[in-house]
Amino acid sequence: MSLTAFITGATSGIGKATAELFAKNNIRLILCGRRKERLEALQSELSKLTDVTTLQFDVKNRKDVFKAISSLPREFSDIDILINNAGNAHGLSSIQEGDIDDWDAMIDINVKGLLYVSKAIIPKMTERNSGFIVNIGSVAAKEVYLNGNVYCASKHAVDALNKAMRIDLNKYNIRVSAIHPGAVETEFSDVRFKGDTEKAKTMYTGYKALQAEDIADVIHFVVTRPYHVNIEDLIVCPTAQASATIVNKN
Ligand code: NDP
Ligand code: 8X3
Repeated sequence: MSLTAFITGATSGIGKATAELFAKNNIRLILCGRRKERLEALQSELSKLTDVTTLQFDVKNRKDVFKAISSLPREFSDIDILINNAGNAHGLSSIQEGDIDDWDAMIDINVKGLLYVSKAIIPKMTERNSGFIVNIGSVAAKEVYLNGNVYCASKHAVDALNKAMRIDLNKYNIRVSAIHPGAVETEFSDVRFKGDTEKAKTMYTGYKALQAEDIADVIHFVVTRPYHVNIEDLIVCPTAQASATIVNKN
C-alpha cells in the first residue's frame, strides 16, 4: 500500500518540489497552503501520477488548522508522513528596528503553526504506533546572524521542537527528523524582502544556490530509509556556503 504524506507550504519552493517528487514515487498527497489557485493547479498536475487532495488554510489560524485537518476524507486520514515545511522570514532588521508585525508573523507561522499542525496530526500516529515527521529548520536554527534575530529564534525553536518530538514520541515508534537548508532559491527572499525582487535576487547571485529540488531529494531520501533507520538532523548547504553568512561569491 502506498504511503500518504501531508505537506505544508506545498504551493511554492521546497514544499512544491517535494510534492512533485513524492508524486513521481507514488506517494499519496495532502497538499496545504493559503493560495487556492496554486493548490488546484498542483492537484490537477499531480493527480496524473498519484491520489491528491488539498487543504487551504493559514497555519497561524488555530481553528482553521484543526477544522481543515478534521475534514480530510477517510481515505486520506491515515497520514504516514508529515512534512512541516510552511514558513518564511519576514524582514531582516536589527532587534532595535524590527517590525513587531514581522516578529508576530514568524513566531505565529514558523513555530505556532508547526505546533498546531503537528498537534492535529500526531494523535492518529500515536494510535497507530507509526508515523514520520520531518521538520524543515534552517541554518538559522543552528546559527544566529546579524539582523536575523527573530527568524533565527523561530528556527531555533523548530530545532528544539524537533528534538522534543523525537523524545516524546519515541515510545510510539514515530520517526522525527529535521532538515536544515542553507540558501535555497525559492520565493523565500521575495517574502523576506516584501516583494523587492531585485534585492531578493542578489541573495542567489554570484554562486550556485541550492534549488528546491535539491532539498526535496534529501527529504525523499530521509523518508525512504528502512523503518529502523532515522536520520535525526541534517544541515544541507550549497557548496559555496560555509556558514549562514560565509558564501564564496565570484
Ligand atoms: P517559499 O516562500 O517558496 O515557500 C513557503 C511556503 O510556505 C509556501 O508554500 C507558502 O504557501 C507557505 N506558507 C507561508 N506562510 C504560510 C501560512 N501562514 N499558512 C500556510 N502556509 C504558509 O519558501 P521555501 O520553500 O524556501 O521555504 C520552505 C521552508 O524552508 C520554510 O520553513 C523556510 O523557513 C525554510 N527554509 C528556506 C530556506 C531558503 O533559503 N529558501 C533555507 C532554510 C530554510 P502560501 O503562501 O500559499 O500559504
Ligand atoms: C533561510 C536561510 O540563511 O536566510 O532559512 O536564514 S537564511
